[in-house]
Amino acid sequence: MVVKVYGPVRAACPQRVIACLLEKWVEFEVVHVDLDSGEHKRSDFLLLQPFGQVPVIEDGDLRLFESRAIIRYYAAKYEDRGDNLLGRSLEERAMVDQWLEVEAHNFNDLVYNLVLQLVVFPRTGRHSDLAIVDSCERKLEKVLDVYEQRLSHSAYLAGDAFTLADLSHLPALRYLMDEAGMANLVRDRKSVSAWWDTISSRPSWKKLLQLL
Ligand SMILES: N[C@@H](CCC(=O)N[C@@H](CS)C(=O)NCC(=O)O)C(=O)O
Repeated sequence: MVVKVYGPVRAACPQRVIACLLEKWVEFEVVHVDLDSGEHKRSDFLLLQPFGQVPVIEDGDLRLFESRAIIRYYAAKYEDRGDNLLGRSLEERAMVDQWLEVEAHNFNDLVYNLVLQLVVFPRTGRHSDLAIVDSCERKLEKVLDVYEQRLSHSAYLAGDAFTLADLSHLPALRYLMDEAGMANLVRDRKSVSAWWDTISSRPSWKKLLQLL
């Protein structure tokens, strides 16, 4: 059974899911949803995702939205296929969950707003608000300082192995560095920079980049 992933491959949240499917060698097909024309707000798509956002997956009878719920599902379903991405002990799993929560609640919104202001608005003819850019950048610097401290004595966020906590950061970090022109936020921090080089060298991530 081929998993259907609804969403444009270029959007960060579907990329989180696709990166996980590639890690676990799960066969999938992407069903393109055109965000620019508002396809995700139409009534037929709202039947799949009532909040009008991507991604959604369909896997047999299972339909699921929320990218982090989806990656948790596949990491558990295929726990022993490829690398274990969840942590093996209760304590390791708690640590993975902790950093997944940090990604979702401390990191993601700041990058999302920076990308909106610096990439999406210029592309769609809207003006960027430089006060928002400045405020998000300052807040993100502080968040990444915490990451730097953590990664200066831990190879990965949740410990000594690559997990969902790292994977979940890949799409937004790529946007920040390659599209929003803010690679310095990563490169100015030695351990964060080394971590990015390691996690973005995963074969799964390289395969995803080929889909872009
Ligand atoms: N918490 C949701 C967020 C989904 C989300 O924000 N998706 C974006 C693309 S990365 C989207 O659909 N944006 C269009 C919109 O919100 O109207 C998830 O992780 O799946």
